[in-house]
Amino acid sequence: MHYRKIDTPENYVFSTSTPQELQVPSGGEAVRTIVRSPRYPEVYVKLKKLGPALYRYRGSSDRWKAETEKLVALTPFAQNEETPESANGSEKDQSLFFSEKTADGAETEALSCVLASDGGLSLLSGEQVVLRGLGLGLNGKRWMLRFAYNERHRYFGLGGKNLGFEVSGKRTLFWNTDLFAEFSWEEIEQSKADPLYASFPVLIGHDPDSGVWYALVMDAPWPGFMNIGATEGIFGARPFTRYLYLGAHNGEPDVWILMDRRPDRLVQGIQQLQGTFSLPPLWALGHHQCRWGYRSAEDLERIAAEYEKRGIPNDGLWLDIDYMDGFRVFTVEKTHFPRGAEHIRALKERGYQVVPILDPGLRRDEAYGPYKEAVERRLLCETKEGISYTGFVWPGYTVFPDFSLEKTRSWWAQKVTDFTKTYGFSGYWIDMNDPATGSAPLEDMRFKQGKLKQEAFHNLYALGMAIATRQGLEAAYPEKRPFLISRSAFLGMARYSGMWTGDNVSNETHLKASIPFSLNLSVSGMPFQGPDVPGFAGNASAALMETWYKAGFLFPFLRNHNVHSAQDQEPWTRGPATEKVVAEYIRSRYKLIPYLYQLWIEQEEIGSPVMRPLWYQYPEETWTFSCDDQFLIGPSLMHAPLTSLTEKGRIVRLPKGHWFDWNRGQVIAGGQELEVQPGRMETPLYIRCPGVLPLLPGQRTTNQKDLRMVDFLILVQEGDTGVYRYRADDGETLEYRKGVYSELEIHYTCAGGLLRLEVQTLRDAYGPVHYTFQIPSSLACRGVVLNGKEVPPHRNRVSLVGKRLECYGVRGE
Ligand code: NBV
Repeated sequence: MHYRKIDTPENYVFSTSTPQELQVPSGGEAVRTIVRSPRYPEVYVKLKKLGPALYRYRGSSDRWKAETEKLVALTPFAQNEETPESANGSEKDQSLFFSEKTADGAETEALSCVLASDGGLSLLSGEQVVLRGLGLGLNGKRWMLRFAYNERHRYFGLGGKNLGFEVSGKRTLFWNTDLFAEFSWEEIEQSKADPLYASFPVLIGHDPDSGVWYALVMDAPWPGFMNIGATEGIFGARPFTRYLYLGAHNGEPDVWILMDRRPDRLVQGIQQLQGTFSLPPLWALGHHQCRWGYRSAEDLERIAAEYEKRGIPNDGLWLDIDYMDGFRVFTVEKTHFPRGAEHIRALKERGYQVVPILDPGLRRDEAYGPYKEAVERRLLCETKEGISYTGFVWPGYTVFPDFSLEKTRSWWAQKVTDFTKTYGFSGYWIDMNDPATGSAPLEDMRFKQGKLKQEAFHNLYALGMAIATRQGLEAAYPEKRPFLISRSAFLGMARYSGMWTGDNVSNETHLKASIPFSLNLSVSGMPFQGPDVPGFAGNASAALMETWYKAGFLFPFLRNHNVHSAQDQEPWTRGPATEKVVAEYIRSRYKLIPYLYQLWIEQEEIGSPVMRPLWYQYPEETWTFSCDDQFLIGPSLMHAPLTSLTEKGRIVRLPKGHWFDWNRGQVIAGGQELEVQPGRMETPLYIRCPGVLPLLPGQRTTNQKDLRMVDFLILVQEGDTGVYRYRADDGETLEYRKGVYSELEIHYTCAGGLLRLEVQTLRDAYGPVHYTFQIPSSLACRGVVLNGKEVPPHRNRVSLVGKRLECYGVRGE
């Protein structure tokens, strides 16, 4: 694989006959064409309509026979059998994207796709061309779908990449890459390396002329590419035509096309197609402490004790490779865990979840059971000559389970089940699954007993490992929600695992890059993810540690992780002043957990991301297309953190509407730019008005969280009215799927200086929810009427992100 070269249409053959437009397929039907070129045998192409503005484009030909390996079938939500039943047994709300019932059905009706006789694909809005197809190109087994490039369009997605936020003019490869093995330190440090660990070939486009949002999802596991009008040549070759094109080095073309007038529905559709991320256990939303170097029960106990002593909440205690016996997967070094499972159980009873790493590589060692079994049962990756493929990872000579084989996946799953049951671990992080083989050439590693080339399954390796690991976890704890994160991934991964964004560096560049990186990953199909905070490689300064925690405390996943050679970086390691800041932000995250949890419920149900670019909610404000340093967490929180270590202030742009500025304790009008200078303890955090934000009460100094004890922060002004739904369950098991949850509906109206609140219990299967309302005193109303009765508010304070705000508290049930 070349890391810096990308296919060009100049070297592809396209049909020479004048393309004729074929019909628009109607629901469930396909239109077909045969692409003939002077040099190649024919290719059969079909375009099928699967929803109001959802199409699937597929090509087939002898050249690709037996070359297409897939693990996960992408299916629109309505057809996705693995989507959990909704709790009350009623049908899922499919109206959002795929059902003909969609609220804006009339709008989506005008959006269509047409297939041309040259295999090209055009996107239309009524008669207007959104994207003009320029044929299907062929180059041996390689294929390319080409479009005219429109400079006015704006582009996002591509999964997690170092390409910035808006990706016009960029080009990229989809080839899962072990960053440290393939790139120079300079490229790594400056956050320039591409491709990285995961491949999500998803391109989101916006056409300002038709107002249409569209997505091209290329389900091609072979090395793939996308070029969004990039110029080529060192100084920009001339003459030169810029195109938009995508394709792969082998395998049948399989591209999904989604269109909508609203980006939120489009992004939900992208997620639904891949499968949504099922509701995580509540503890996964807390703070996690990891380090390459923790290796014993003693280490974990020491860290737990520090967190407790300092009153900083933390849920996860993570183990890196050093816990193993000689880096043998599924073993624990006995001298480091002399009481075995008892240590893990004791930590669990204290409220901590122990999450060890699992690497795929097995030690080549005749005395090591899993290795012997894997050889005997022929479960390993092999070379073309049929011997087990050997690479060089932690255990020295290392062999690799072949996750393309069903028998290997079930063997691995069984190992995970046994290991989990033996030690009582809470979940896993699966690493080195790009796969990383050290200095041994990847192409020597083949799949399906040597029959399948590396490239055919390379991008799917991590997905195979995740499927097997999750299966093992589910069997170990059938009643619990499994927890898993992975370094590498491919389309469909969210059904099985979340991700961390791999090895980053403790510097300002990586901190800044983490926002566009996670935003694009979030809209490409991976909602549960986040970077190592405050950076993995190198030593984080006190300033970086504070700034990164303040910027990253609301990312979907929050884990402090550190390379072995670096200075310790737990929250207390940079002195008391820094600890105070970091602790405040971890505590603020815990206060917001009930709010975050509601977003994960929504993710599972409709696929809405938790971390959102501003255009997701404010697409009519075109400045949001280039806004890469502010983001939304759900519909109500807008964060505009500082990411510079030297500048004390920044400009914040507020979308239209009203925003409660937590630092000022006031509502301010949106649609303006602000210059802010947050204090050391503060961060520019804005809450959309009107709105309701469920919080855990009081200051959070432990990881205790009961969703039935909640403070509703209510932000309303005269004339506002609205409804908010809140759900509480045990946060741990799958009982919610059987309806074991409680649900409230809050109706609020603020008129004549009076705030009227009506709270209806929609369900109480998980017991009563005890709540108070907190109303910032700057929004003081003359009185509060709760469920028809005037109630006396009492003075109170709510503390969040470094600011204690005067509130009026009203006790509910
Ligand atoms: O297991 C050691 C590290 C781990 O700490 C890190 O998080 C992974 O991304 N692992 C990579 C292997 C070594 C990388 C240099």
